[in-house]
Amino acid sequence: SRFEYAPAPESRAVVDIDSSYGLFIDGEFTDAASGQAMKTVNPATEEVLAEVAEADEADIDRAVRAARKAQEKIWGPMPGSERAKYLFRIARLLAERAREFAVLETLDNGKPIREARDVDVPTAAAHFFYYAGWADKLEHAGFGPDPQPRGVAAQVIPWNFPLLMLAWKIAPALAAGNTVVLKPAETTPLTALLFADLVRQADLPPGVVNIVTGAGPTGQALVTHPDVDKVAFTGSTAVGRQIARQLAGSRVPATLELGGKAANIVFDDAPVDQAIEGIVNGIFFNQGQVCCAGSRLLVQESIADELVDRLKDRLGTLRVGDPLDKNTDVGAINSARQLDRIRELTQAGEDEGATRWTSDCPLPEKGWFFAPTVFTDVSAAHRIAREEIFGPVLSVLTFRTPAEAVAKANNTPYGLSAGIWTEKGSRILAMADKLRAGVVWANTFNRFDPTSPFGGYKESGYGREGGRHGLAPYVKGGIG
Ligand code: TXE
Repeated sequence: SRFEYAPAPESRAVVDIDSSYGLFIDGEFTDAASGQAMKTVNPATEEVLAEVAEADEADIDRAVRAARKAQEKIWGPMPGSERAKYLFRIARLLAERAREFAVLETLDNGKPIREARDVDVPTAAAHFFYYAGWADKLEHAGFGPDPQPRGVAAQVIPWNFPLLMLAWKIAPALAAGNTVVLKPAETTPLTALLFADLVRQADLPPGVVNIVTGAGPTGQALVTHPDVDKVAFTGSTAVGRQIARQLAGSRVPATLELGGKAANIVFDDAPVDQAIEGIVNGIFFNQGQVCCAGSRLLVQESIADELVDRLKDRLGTLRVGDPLDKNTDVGAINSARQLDRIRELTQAGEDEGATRWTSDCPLPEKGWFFAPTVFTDVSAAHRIAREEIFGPVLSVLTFRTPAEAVAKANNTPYGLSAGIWTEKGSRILAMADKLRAGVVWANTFNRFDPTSPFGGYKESGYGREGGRHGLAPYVKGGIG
């Protein structure tokens, strides 16, 4: 049958998971001063993977002091060409240990191993390779003849791309001569801790990279610590707004990468097979837990019925289940909390009158899974058309003219990304100009490249990550 599974060929034997982990401060793993710890769980089985330390103000203070000392004494004064060597070494080690990182990411996050292996880990390594190349060329990056690092960066990341978000944050900061204290999300700390192990293997000077685990209060203590010079946050709009308020009027600039509600716009001249794959990738990649996910499908009215029928046929072939199985297309939702949120919003979709279609694929009995879902008869006022669901749920709306497509696509408080599917090059350029989104993809979706800047408009945040622009937040006088 189409739902027959191959036995999981990747097993957790690839990676050793300790029963408990400390904080990584000044080059050493240490317990939290309070002795507090929290558990991280495999979302596909609901089994506890490990206990990790929970940092409080005292630990954050220790980490920031270690980062300060390393920045002033070692990393800041080091020639860029020497920093580049360390970053290249980190990139190479990530590539060498890719299997270990991919399996651990899948266990802790629930994403399909194929995605962790083919996207998360190689793209993380690519970021380090890319920014290693900038470390000795900063004077050519457009920030003046002698760009200076800001100092100590406080970085807080979410759980949807744990290793990749770490790479987006750490690589440009180190390249520009900053040191970092990074807090991974409470549900996905393990690859950040494996990265700490890799940092030691790379002989990075102690204090240059510090990893502090914990939940919201730990993140709060980090971003409000009086001795950090730069804050970078990726996560929910609510927390991003709170951080912006807390830093308002201070000397500390923030980069905020927040939620999204992207429109994936399909015109009647689009290559349909390709568009269907793009729609699937746009919203079912990583179970839809992607800030730039193509969660609103805007399809031209003349092809809407046919396209949606073909899309449902395609979605019926997606296999939902064991993330370690190489044949799995849709893995587990990262947490019970996130699953509840998806259920609440899809229920609201039904209650408000949209028509719900759900794939009839079998779901595993244990673990947090959600079947691919499509809503039609969606109006712009429905919650499922306005709010970020962050799950494998697509809301379909229609349009007649390009102008209507632009108006509907921009009818959102967010502005992170958008996609256009059409054979007309001139239409792509005209549309891209009018879409209020930081990233516009044409005839593709969810493509990430370290050379391209990424970031939002409006409530999706501010500042850019990736490319030369991604250095700006970490250089004195750079924007963001
Ligand atoms: O995010 P939080 P949550 C969206 C998505 C999701 C919703 C809620 O819609 O359903 O947000 O997710 C840390 N000061 N996105 O609750 O709380 C927290 O520990 C400093 C979109 O998980 O924002 C974690 O490390 N830090 C998004 C990180 O912030 C704080 C990705 C993100 O968690 C903090 C994730 C505080 N006061 C969720 N409170 C995207 N842009 O991709 C929490 N944290």
